[in-house]
Amino acid sequence: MGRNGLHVAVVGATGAVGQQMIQTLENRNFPVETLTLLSSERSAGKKVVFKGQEIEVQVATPESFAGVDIALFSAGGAVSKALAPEAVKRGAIVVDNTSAFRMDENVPLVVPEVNESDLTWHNGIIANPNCSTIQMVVALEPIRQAFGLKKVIVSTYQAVSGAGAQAIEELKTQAKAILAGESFTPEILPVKSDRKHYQIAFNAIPQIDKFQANGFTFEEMKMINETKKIMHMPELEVAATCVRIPVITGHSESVYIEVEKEGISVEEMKQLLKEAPSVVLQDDLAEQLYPMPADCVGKNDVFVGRVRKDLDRDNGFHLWIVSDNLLKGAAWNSVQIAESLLKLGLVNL
Ligand code: L14
Repeated sequence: MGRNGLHVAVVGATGAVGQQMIQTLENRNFPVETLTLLSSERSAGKKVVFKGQEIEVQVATPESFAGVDIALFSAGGAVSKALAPEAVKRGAIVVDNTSAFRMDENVPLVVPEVNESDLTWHNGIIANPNCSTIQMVVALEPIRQAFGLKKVIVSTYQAVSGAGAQAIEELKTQAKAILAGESFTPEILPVKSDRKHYQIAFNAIPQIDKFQANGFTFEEMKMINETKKIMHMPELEVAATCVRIPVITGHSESVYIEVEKEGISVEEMKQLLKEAPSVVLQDDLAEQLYPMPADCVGKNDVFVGRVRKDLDRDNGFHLWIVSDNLLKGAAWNSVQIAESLLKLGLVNL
């Protein structure tokens, strides 16, 4: 069509993830001709710089999506439910970073390293998985392909930025208050809309999102259900415990897996991970080398270390997986999906 690029919209442009989406579009030099920045009424009017130009954030309405080719949503599930279908009606492809549509049978849930080909059957909306799920499946998919996968048990150590800008602020002000011997009132974490709020500074909270009737939290159920959907393995045994820790950015995960094949050595497992796409193996005990969230901030890769063979089960392995939850866990995976759409000819320049 002879255009210089696409019309891209970011919904939730002033949020923790939205800001990273705009930065990632710029860093990747994604072919953007027009960038429309949208938000709630509260943040409208703010100005954001993209490629050296100031863009004013507008209130998101159905009409905002006229002429938009790709809309990246990260403004909460309610906004996605209300406006994603409106964007699709107007011809946009939506990449949605909320949990609103992830388990919808008509919506592909995509991590390009794992199931890029699921993009071909989208009906306008593509779901970006939960941050903790994404970094885990990037490391597990090559293992599944090479050795088969039977069981996954994961415990997470999640950063506060996953819960948004207000949670980051709460951690900082609480830490200052505690060090100054001042009193404070928790208001955001673990879940803003839940009844009770707890201290996050110098603490660990075993609740991310609300509890379900089965005793698991919604975050844990997201990890369980999304992993099976992305990997096309409804039969995979998965259990998760999700914990919030006082880290600003970078989720960590202790993952126990059982593979199909017997007799796999730890060296074979490490060699496989070393060659896996988007995985960086950081595992050298003599050098005390292992991934940590502070080192992964600002990076798109998934870092894996502490690879061990289980002492009791020949097909059991333990891994430590760390990634920037705002990048591979959210903004980068969304932009990567947009890049895949272009590469596959699913959106026309
Ligand atoms: O499902 O509070 O995309 O850290 C992931 C981060 C839900 C909130 C999702 C958090 C979000 C979660």
